[in-house]
Amino acid sequence: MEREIYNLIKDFDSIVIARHKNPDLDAYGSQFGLYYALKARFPEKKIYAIGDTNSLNFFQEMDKVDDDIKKESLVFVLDTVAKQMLNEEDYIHNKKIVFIDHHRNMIDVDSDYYIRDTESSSTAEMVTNLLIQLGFEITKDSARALYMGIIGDTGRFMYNSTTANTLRTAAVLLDKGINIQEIHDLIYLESIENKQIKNIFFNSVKITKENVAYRKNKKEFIEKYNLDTNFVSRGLVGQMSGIKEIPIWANFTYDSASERIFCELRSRNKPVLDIAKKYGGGGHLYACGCSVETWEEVDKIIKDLNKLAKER
Ligand SMILES: [Mn+2]
Repeated sequence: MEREIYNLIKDFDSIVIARHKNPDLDAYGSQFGLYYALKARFPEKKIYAIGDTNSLNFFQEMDKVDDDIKKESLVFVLDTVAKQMLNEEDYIHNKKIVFIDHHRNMIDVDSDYYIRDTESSSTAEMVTNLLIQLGFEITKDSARALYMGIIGDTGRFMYNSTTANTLRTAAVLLDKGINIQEIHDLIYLESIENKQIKNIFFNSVKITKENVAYRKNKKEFIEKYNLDTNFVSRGLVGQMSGIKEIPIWANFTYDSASERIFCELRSRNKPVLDIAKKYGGGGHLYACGCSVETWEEVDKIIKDLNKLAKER
């Protein structure tokens, strides 16, 4: 496969690099890691990094590319093969299309090549190894992006998706002279205001007698501190994690846009996915979510979590 990818890259004058919507650090990191390496290797080619943007863009403004150019381009799509994770206009126009992903999902879009490695911690880890196999120099800015992707998806090498190969790959990137202190500060330092919100949040976490921790973020709380639903729902659920006595935790957040309550369910070792599915949601075995209409339904979910916590 490497030979074919090498020939494709060599043959195309125009290369477009896309990734999933609402990008996380791995989506950005793999994208810009590939982008900077290809730009350095082929300065004469037109190379573009496209997609939506958010607060995790530590790189540069995204490129805008006309459909006519895409139709003549080699298009890379990174960190997903799932249609619902993609912006159609980012990938449907292409001459040849290559997907690179580490997720377990089935591919449900047309592809010319699909590089898949579910053992890999991150797409950034895969791209790093691909660049090495292709014999392309990993420049310092490419290494910085790829390293960010790896730490994003492994929680700074803490999750058990981290393998010996992940660490070997990270070592190659560190050899390029990146400053990890600077990178970690950029990503993980937070404001006093943020820390204070987390304090207020944690102070009214409830713990059931089955040791399920939960928090109800009602409309009044969201409005009083002028908070973003996503920041509260997905951004603060982790405040209840890593506590010895708490095996299961959940975060329930009122969303004024949809007038629904977003439910984030988490667990250390008892799968909570079936409970999310019961209420019309989905996700991973130990980290999943759903949305419901009323606080009464939320109480039912808490009951289900309590029941699960009691099972041995
Ligand atoms: Mn990923």
